[in-house]
Amino acid sequence: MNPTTGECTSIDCPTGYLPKDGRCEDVDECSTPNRCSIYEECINSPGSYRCQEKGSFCSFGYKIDKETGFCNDIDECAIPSLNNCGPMMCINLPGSYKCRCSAGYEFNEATMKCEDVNECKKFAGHMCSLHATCENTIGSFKCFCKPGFTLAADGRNCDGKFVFILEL
Ligand SMILES: [Ca+2]
Ligand SMILES: [Ca+2]
Repeated sequence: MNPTTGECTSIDCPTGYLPKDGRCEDVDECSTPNRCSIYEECINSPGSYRCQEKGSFCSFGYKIDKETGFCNDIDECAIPSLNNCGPMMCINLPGSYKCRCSAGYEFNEATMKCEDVNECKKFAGHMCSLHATCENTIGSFKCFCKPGFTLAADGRNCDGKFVFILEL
């Protein structure tokens, strides 16, 4: 308190604060140009500031949109150096990504390659009609109907040619 004016003035402000209107107010160090290196951005905080690598303000897998200030997902699939999917399908996810083999293939952890799924073996009895035999192909499989049946449009079921035949 100033005894003559009756006003309260604060003149002993801690580092990072400056007196303003009788109060200690935070100094925005970031308003000073070149406070941080060109690869860093300046983050003002009460009484201080910090320099951090550009983009690390956002969670991993996100980067800041300088226009909006929002953290946007990084599309790792669009940047080959950011994903290790190679010939596999890359699927962008919020904050992340995953690699997936094309349909008919599955990832072999041992060889680190996408390998053909033997659907006939893996899903024995479920891929083709009971009236068909299943044959594995690379990337897919084929159903071959037994004599007396024709393959249906779905390629998996067999239509009976002779509807009224009964096996006794
Ligand atoms: Ca992503
Ligand atoms: Ca196959």
